[in-house]
Amino acid sequence: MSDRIERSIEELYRDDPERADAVVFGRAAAPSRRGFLGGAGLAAMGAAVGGVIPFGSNMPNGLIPAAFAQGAPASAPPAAAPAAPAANKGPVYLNYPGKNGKLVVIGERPLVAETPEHLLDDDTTPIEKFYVRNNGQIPEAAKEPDKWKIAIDGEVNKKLELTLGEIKSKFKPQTRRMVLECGGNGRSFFSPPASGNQWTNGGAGCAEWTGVQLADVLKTAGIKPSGIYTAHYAADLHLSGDASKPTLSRGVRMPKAMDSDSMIVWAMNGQPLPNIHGGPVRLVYPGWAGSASQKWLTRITIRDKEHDGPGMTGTSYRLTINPMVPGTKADPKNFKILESMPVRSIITNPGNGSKLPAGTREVKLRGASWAGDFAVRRVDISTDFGMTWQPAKLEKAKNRYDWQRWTGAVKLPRDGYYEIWARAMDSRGLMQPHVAPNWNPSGYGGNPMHRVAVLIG
Ligand SMILES: Nc1nc2c(c(=O)[nH]1)N[C@H]1C(S)=C(S)[C@@H](COP(=O)(O)O)O[C@H]1N2
Ligand SMILES: [Mo]
Repeated sequence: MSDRIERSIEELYRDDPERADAVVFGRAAAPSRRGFLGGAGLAAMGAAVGGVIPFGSNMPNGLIPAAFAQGAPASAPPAAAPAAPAANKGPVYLNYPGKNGKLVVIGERPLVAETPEHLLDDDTTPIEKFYVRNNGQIPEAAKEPDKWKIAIDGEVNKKLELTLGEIKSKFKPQTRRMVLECGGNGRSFFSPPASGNQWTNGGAGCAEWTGVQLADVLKTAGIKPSGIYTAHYAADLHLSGDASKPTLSRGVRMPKAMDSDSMIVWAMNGQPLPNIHGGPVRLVYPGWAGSASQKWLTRITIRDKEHDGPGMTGTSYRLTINPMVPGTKADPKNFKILESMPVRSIITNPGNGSKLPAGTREVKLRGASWAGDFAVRRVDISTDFGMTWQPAKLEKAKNRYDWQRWTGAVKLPRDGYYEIWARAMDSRGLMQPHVAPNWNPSGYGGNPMHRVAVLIG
């Protein structure tokens, strides 16, 4: 398939999926298509994706082929040089110290960049591949990290002001490998589009975090019975430059703050916490929407009610209680705070858009799966658009909140275009859906099955 055609169909799918569908599946067929793709539509789709589609008759209607779906193709060259203008709306790679052109920019002001799924292939996500999410301006790196001050106040028996140096020496350190995931991860999968950064699955990573238990520090301050919620404050300036406005100030219910895996962190993968990740010191609340994990932490105020700082109100980091009609006006009473993230699995190898030599009859797969506060019970993989599934081999987590890596091998009957699908189920029995579920205006909880396109021959 020529580059021109590939681009134009890809663009069309991004801009006007219905029309793209009509072009690919045949104009007349599009509005009334029922059941599965066949005949002329299949031929057109095959031409568009660059090969016959051996399981094409199972291909669900209206499903944008993974080859054209949003996300960075594995075949795209990583740009070591400054990012090129996005003339073809292809991915723009982040040019930032320490990131080495690995991340895809999804917002420039504030700076937001995600990791293409195929780069989440390490057991521990290296810092250069770890996503970044900022809401305000990135502060300058601290010159004397151990003198950084953190205050604990509000509903406490004794207000504390501790330097990072004191925190390191007075409390027992621990290291845990744990997933940090942006609350908006998967937002781009919503239809109609939800507002906010258009993450695919790459607003997540799993790093070794070193620090102390937040609970140990809070117990030293002594939480009054009235203290039920935390409020986090930080040193990053609001985008407007107004120093009186907190950029982002979220909090959690006391049980999460007291969980032994909720941490005040100063090192990531054995390195001093990089400035872009909140160094010298941040919070990490694994499994919950990443926005609670305050970077550049300066103060925790214990409150006697649910916190109401920026990011806590309206539809921010909130899911619907009862389903709403997509695209309609939101009823504020129909929302609850997003806490634990939903179950998700990604295929990390092969990458989307991989081309394998003609005659390849078996493809080995690697991936990762995680499920917020829960464990992953199983991961299944399919090569025939979900008609049949086989279990992947699921590895054990190193510790709670670690992701679970998985492997598998699939047999492919002949050359052609395939989609490999992966779906995970959490320990409660909740499974990833086919499409992003429970539409909400700010696009949280988008965890549809991951699909990668593979072309053999
Ligand atoms: N001070 C501060 N902390 C913050 C943010 C921020 O903008 N400012 N963004 C939050 C969000 S929304 C996420 S998902 C994580 C991202 O952490 P990372 O950039 O280290 O990946 O940090 C959280 N902590
Ligand atoms: Mo986030």
